[in-house]
Amino acid sequence: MRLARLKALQPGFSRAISSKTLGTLASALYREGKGRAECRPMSDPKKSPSRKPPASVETGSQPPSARAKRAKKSSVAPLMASTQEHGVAPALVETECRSTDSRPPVPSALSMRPQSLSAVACVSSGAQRTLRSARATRRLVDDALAVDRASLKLSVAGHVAYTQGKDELSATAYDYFAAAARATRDRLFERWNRTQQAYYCNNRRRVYYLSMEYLLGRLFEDSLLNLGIHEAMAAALGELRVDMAALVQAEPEVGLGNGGLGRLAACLVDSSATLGLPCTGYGIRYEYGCFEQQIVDGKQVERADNWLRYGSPWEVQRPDKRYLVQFGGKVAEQLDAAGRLVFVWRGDEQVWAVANDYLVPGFGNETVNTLRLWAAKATRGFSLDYVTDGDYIRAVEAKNASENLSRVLFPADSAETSRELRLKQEYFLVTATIKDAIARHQKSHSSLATLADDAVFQLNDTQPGVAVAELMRLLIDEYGFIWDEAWAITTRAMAYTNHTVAPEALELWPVALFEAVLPRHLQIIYEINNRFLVEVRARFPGDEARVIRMSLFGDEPVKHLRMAHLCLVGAFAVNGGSELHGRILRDRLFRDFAELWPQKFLAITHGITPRRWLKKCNPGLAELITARIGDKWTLDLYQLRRLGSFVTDPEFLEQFRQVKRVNKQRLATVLKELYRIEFDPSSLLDVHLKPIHEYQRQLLNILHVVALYLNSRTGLPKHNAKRTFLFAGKAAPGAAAAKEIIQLIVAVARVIDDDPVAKQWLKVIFVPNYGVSLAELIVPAADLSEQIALAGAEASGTGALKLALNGALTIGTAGGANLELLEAVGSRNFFQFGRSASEVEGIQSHKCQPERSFVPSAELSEVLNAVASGLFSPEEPKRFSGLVATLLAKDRVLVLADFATYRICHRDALEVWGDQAEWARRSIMNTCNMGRFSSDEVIRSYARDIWKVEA
Ligand code: NBG
Repeated sequence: MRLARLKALQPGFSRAISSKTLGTLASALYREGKGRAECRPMSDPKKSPSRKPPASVETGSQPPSARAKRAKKSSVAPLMASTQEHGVAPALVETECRSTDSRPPVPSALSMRPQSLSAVACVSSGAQRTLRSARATRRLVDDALAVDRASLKLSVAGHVAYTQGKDELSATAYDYFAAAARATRDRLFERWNRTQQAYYCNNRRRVYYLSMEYLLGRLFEDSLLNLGIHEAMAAALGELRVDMAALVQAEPEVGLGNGGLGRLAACLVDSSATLGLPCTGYGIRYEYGCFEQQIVDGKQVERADNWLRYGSPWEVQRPDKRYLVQFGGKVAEQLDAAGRLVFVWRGDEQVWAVANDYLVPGFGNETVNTLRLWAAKATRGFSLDYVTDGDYIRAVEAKNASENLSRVLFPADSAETSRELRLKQEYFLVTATIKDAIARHQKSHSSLATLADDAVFQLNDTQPGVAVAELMRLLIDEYGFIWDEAWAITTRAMAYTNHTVAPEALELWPVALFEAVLPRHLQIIYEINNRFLVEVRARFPGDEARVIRMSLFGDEPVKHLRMAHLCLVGAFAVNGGSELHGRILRDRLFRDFAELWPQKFLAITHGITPRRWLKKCNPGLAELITARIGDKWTLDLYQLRRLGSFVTDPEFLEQFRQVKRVNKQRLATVLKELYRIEFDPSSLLDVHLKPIHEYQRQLLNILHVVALYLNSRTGLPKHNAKRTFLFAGKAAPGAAAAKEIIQLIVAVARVIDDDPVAKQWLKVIFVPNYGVSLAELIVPAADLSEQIALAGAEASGTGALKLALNGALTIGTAGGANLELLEAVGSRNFFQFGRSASEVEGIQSHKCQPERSFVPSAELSEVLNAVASGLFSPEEPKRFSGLVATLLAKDRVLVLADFATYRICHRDALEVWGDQAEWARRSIMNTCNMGRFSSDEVIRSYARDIWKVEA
């Protein structure tokens, strides 16, 4: 049917087709991202690379005997490979590489190298007719997919009618969003195919970014901005009488992450595409993302985040891209034909990992990369036993159970719960991704011996660490490599980023559990460990204590596997998220390893994408900046330095302040409409946007607020400034202490609201369900940014960077990226307080006991008494007494110890706030010094120092 329609699109027929029909046909053509593949009947099907047996595509792991067949490839191999992956006929690829049509020139990231052009020349000349008609078809499609207002309008209307199946009377805001997203996605496919073809043509080294979390947020406006069609789409929607703001709000948030690690992954895939790097993000398509947080009766309550309720218009399902994943079972030892001992792992549980692709457009270039999320699908034979017995209900249950694998994103504290499912999820991601990488490598290389030349696997934290063992297993068991060869490939292919020093994230798997799920991997890891400890003993003779510390296995309380050690041994690079974090990893946490392999360790300070975190979330500031210095800053954030020269310009200062006022007003409107929270935009907005966790010290912040409140009872303060303290963040569902902190914040907020005097100058807000979209609203409005984690506990802290970029001043400790932020913006423009990381270490290692040496001041004692005696919980006076008792007995994260300097620092900040022009000047100095914190710079560092790919 579709083919018949497409034939109608050939020249000669085209004039007879109305532009409306064309729009509809074009979108049908592009619907699954391989529109041009529909022309395949015009090429010789026997020569089509897509005739490869499906088994190899499905499992991705070809038996060793298949290797010989791959050995001989013509010079068109890379092109063929591309067509196979994207379903594009070879002749069309030739068109692509030699294209002389009038479309804009392809930027350098996509340009072909001479090698690929000579490859192109090999394409059969018999395909000329095909080429001509294919070109004509494509031009028609290109016209239909133009990015002007009229074409977009047509596309959106077409998708409302023919994808959503609605008319203008029944279409909801969601339908318009879905239609507009489809219209946008249609325009990404062409670039996507060309990008992937160019990567193949140029034989680019690939980056595989493995992350259990991606905190993407909404995708619509970012896609428009990156494609450069935001204005045209707004105009198109305007003509359709659709309110773009309402449509934007209708998009469900993609919250497949718990915090910084997942948000960083999202920024890095954006920057990779913007720099034209062949980097594919790999993750899991959780049906339920990070839980939805509600505050009920003053407490956090978790609800499921059913973000896929209506499906996702962005998603491209690839049912043909799937790999079999197995768990459990036994490992058999056998002799192969050559008499060698081989290991055969027969799992007793199987599930498919099926690809779902999200398109990642670069900003201002033509690159579109891929974020591939794996979903679990039951294997067909799974429930046959039950079906045979007529027990259909159990058959369905069993099917559902196997698909549970990708059902939920585990919350941050889940290391202690649901451990088996979590381990299976990690392996599921890892095995499907590595098999995908191997399949891709095999399309253009005859041997996996060159895998590490062609591919690098970046492990985003410890969770995908089992990749080290899985690549070894595949190379040895499936592809017949001997141990040393396999180890050489693996340790040249794996790189590891650590994101936290928190012990719960440095996963420890009980050996019994690990063996039950991944028996063959355990064998391999034992062998890795044996060989590794031989190396340690040779290097540090007689140091058995060191051997015990470094072993991949520990004994207490039960025998367990240390996943971070596996990453350290298997990776060629180990990096932290800031200078300080890198140092802590090298000198403290992984010191033994750094002494053995100093060259592995490095630090790359993490960053944020200026597109989402300035251009999109703060259009007023973006426009003001562009009006003064042009728009190059979106790709080169160092350009912001040029704003420095306007810092003494009163007009600029006033415009800058006006933008902030508008942003605060916008926040006030939303808080009122959505949460019925009153916020006075003229107040100093002090924000604490972090996961609620003891080490983030929201407790320190709220105790300070309590001190201010108690003071207010003796009269209004002299400074006469109104202050709003806004908190947002989720506590892990099992984290009782963190949840209690939320309760205290909400309780203090309520008491202040009920106090007629205090509420005139003090306000506390807890905004529930913090996520990317809320951050986009709060960050541009903030005046003061709380970055007060215990020094040394925060790996990086990218929230601080978003806030500073948007002109907030920071009150913060000397930890994570704060140190570099302070260095960049200057100490005058940053309020620093608290113990340093080395002081904290001294205290925590019991060289100095804070509880013995620390005596609370009179003010602090009063604060603690007020909390403990029920001032904020009159209905249950002892409600917070346990919290205070714990704090006094063991001030683990130095809340009490840092209170005094924090208090002083706030006074300093308030004093500066009293001089609004001075505040604005300091605020501008923050924005203008953020160049080095662009995630584009982060990717440049990764590309240069770790991945060895050209950016
Ligand atoms: C977080 C750290 C942050 C850091 C981000 C990105 C996790 C497990 N870690 O400090 O807490 O900014 O990672 O590196 O989310």
